[in-house]
Amino acid sequence: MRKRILAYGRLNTHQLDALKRDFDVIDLARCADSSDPTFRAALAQAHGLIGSSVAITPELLDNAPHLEVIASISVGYDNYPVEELTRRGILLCNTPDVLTETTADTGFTLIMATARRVVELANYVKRGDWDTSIGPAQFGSDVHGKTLGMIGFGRIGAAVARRGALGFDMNVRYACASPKPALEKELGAEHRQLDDLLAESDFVCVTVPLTKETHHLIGGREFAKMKSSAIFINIARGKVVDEGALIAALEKGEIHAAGLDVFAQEPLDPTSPLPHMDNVVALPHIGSATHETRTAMAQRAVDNITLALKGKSPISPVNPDAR
Ligand code: 8YV
Repeated sequence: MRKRILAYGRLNTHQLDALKRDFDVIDLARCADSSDPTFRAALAQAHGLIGSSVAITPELLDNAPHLEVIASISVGYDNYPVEELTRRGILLCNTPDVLTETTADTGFTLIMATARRVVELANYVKRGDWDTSIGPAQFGSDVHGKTLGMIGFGRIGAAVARRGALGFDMNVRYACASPKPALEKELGAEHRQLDDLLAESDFVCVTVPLTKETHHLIGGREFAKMKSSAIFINIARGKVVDEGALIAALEKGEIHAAGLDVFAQEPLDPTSPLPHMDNVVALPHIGSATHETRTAMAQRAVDNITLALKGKSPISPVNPDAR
């Protein structure tokens, strides 16, 4: 019997055709909503899932008796109950590596855009307010030579730091569970306890995954420790930050600005004050969103699900113990 795949992510024709050669594919690319009856009916039949941006709950798994593999088109896997999947013998795969550089580009875009007030000043030109040569009211802050504090120093964190250290002569500090001697050597990075990093950094950039331990890792206490000139960047997950405390810190001038690609709730509620603040650059979670990288991520997920459903080892399993 051919195994069945429920595809609810963006796969191109070539990728869908490749899956269809080996499997029966139910393509719900336009219906990534787990409460939709079509999704639930397809889930009940599926041996494999491929997609992203849908929270897979234990309740959904109860309705997926044949499920063997989930190939997420994402590196982050906070949308999945990993222990529960392992307990049920369901393999979860993700897409590390292929998105590292693109996501780091997004991080550095936010560093530059906030420091040099790119969005705010582009809007100033667009409004026709540029009627005389600019002065201190439009000046920004330097990026080169400043101190970049990385919270999380995995693949993406290291790639942001590499841009800062090698491209902008920045001093890199990092806070993470264990020191990384190779990156210290390569980038001159120095390990710090979180509170020391917050106090020392001109730019604080968060790249940790969202877990029980990192939920609201940065809140009022942490913002109070930052310099009033500090710029806060989040390209990780919105819930790593207490968003109310971030808004308060920006309003009180406890920190200078923020560059945000991720939010506690996505899409961001348009009534949130964040995108309306001049000193905030808010993006719609574009971290990995380039044509090239999204194609590569989808391809990795196709390779993972194909290998796994054929009983082989996938390229990037999250819970290899599931088998
Ligand atoms: C995307 C991401 O938002 O990979 C991740 O973990 O956050 C982003 O690349 C996600 O893949 C949704 O498609």
